[in-house]
Amino acid sequence: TKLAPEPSPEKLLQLLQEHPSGDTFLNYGTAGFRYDASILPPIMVRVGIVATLRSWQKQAPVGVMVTASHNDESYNGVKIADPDGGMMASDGETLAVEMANERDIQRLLQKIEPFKSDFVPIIHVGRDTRKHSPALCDLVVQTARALGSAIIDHGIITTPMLHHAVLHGNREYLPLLIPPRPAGYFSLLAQSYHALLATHSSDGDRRAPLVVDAACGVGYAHAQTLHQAIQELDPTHRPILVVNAPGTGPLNEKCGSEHVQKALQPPTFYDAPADLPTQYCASLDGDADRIVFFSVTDGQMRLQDGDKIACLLCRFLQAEYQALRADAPSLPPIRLGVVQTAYANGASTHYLEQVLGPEGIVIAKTGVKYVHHAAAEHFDVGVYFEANGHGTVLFGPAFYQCMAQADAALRGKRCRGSVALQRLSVLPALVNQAVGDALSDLLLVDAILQIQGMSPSEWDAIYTDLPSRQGKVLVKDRNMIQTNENETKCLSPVQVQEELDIAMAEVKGRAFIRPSGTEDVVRVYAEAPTRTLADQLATKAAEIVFRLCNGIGEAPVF
Ligand code: G16
Repeated sequence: TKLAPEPSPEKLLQLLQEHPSGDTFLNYGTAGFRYDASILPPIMVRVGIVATLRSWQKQAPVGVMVTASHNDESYNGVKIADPDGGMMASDGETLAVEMANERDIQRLLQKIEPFKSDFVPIIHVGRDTRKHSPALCDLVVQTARALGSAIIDHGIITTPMLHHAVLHGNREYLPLLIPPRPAGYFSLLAQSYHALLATHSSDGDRRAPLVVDAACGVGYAHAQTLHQAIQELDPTHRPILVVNAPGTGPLNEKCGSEHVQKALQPPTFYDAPADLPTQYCASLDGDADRIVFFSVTDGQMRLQDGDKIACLLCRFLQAEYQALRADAPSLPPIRLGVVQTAYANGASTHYLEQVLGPEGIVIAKTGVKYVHHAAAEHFDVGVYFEANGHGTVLFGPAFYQCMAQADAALRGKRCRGSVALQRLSVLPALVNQAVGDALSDLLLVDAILQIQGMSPSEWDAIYTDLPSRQGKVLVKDRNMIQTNENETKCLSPVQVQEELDIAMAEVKGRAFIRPSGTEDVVRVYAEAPTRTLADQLATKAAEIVFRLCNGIGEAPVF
């Protein structure tokens, strides 16, 4: 729905007066403002202002997504997307924090003045299925319209669809090789998935159905629409069974990617038959920007997390690029690499070193905004994946040049290199170039497994994870904790790292702690040579945080 601007200084003033900022300092965290839903209305009004200022500043449409993604139902949140469809850059975050924390309404209104221009700001808005999302989203819309913005309201959509809409609405930011007039998100994904699979001759896909756990969230309806779009192109496509519809169980609770990856347990299937086939499953999170895969046989779960997805992608990209170069040796080298965070399992990093060489790996700070930036900066084809399943592949200018040269070199030839060229060329359309996207990643992984003739268990076996454990510690004020740049070391309180170092040496393991940017907790990660030692190290790390950082309640034991 398109909504015209309704400029009204009186309305703007009224919204600000009805929703005054409180005393708590509000921070734009790992993925936007994210708090208990009850304190969000004043933030939403201010986000309506910030998004308008950002659109004026960039003279281009921007996006606002109302969601708290993986958090439980009591939370909500809001993220702003820049005109390129990516997470808003740090200068925008500084502005957002300044505006959200300005309690004096007159001063706030004065800060708006320098941004005003003749350009009519445009804001794409979307929201998830949480019960408070419509009212919170409406506050953003009312405020932005009162300040002169036009709104493109996408209703209930996944976060990556919102980012995708912003990118595709701003053609000058669109990468090459994406059809200029895509018939929409679902057909773009379905068509490019189909085109990728068409490069591989098979006598039909007879594997078990793919089961998608939608975390009782927004991904449910959209995964089904995507499946329909695929079946329209190929009626023989194996079924994709989407389970965990909104309302059948609590959002993200005992289901969804956050639960599966953190608790290392399969989801509860709230609305599925007991005989659901579970050899090949995937879990999305509450706004469908993350995905992990898993299988359950004889009650045992095997998890393929974001690390394993990154390894599969790097292996595939490397093999295809090598096949291309074998038939077109004059092609320039491409920097293919991967960005991981401190949560990456040590075994995955070791595996990636074998595939890409050590120069192909960068470790960045937790948060899509950091890993995305690092992938674009360091590589021509940059894979990034957080272990929690948030990731994508970015294709830079040198990649597109390479594809154009390969096209000229291989035109009219039928060889393995031309197959590789077809495969690589279709990827920028299949893989969301704005942000990590569970639905796009679902199709990408599935296509690669089919092309490489790999079963989910063969994929699982490419390396064995080091036993690891993740947990949370409640503390009085998590802001007292300072870490180094990539969050692998705690700088303050100093004693925390000193004690962690001793604990790690005792079990020959690795552990770190960091304040979450999306929940009011301190996160703990530990890995060690055995499950017992990993749990022991996680318990010790949690105890250190609890004791030295004013823990609340009881320290967790793993
Ligand atoms: C967000 C970010 C992710 C991050 C996650 C957890 O995910 O987009 O990059 O890994 O939060 O962050 P933290 O450990 O700081 O709480 P989502 O899916 O919740 O938007």
